Amino acid sequence: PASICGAWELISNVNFEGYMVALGIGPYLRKIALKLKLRKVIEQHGDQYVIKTVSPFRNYTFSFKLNQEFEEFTQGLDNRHVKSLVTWEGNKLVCVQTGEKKNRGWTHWIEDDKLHLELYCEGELCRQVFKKK
Ligand code: RET
Repeated sequence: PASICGAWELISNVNFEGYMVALGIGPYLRKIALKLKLRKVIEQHGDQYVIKTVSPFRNYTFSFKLNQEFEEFTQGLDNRHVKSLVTWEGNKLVCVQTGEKKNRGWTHWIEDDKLHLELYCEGELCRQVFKKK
């Protein structure tokens, strides 16, 4: 499959609001987040990945090694500490985020030259699609 690496821009965003409510993000920050032009920048060096969610208002960056649980602090989002594990399952890059919120994680994959990202938390599912910049 095509690489997920590179710079991507958001072209569709379904139920980001519901996902943010599930995370307990307040109404003021949700309103800002919904209006932002989001970009995703993904870099890979061996089995080390860096994923950046970039916007004019605030960025969120984290990095990890495949198949190795790590401590993630969701600074500037819901400000929680979770234990995250990222693995490839077929053509999907899958992350499970274990912590206070149940059923939390995300999945990235490429389909028709687009980057798909599903974000989920406690029964809410957000679907984002990005096109290559
Ligand atoms: C922004 C703007 C400030 C407010 C909020 C944000 C939410 C970001 C999220 C990022 C998730 C990134 C993931 C990447 C996986 O590859 C846009 C930083 C709430 C939810 C899961």
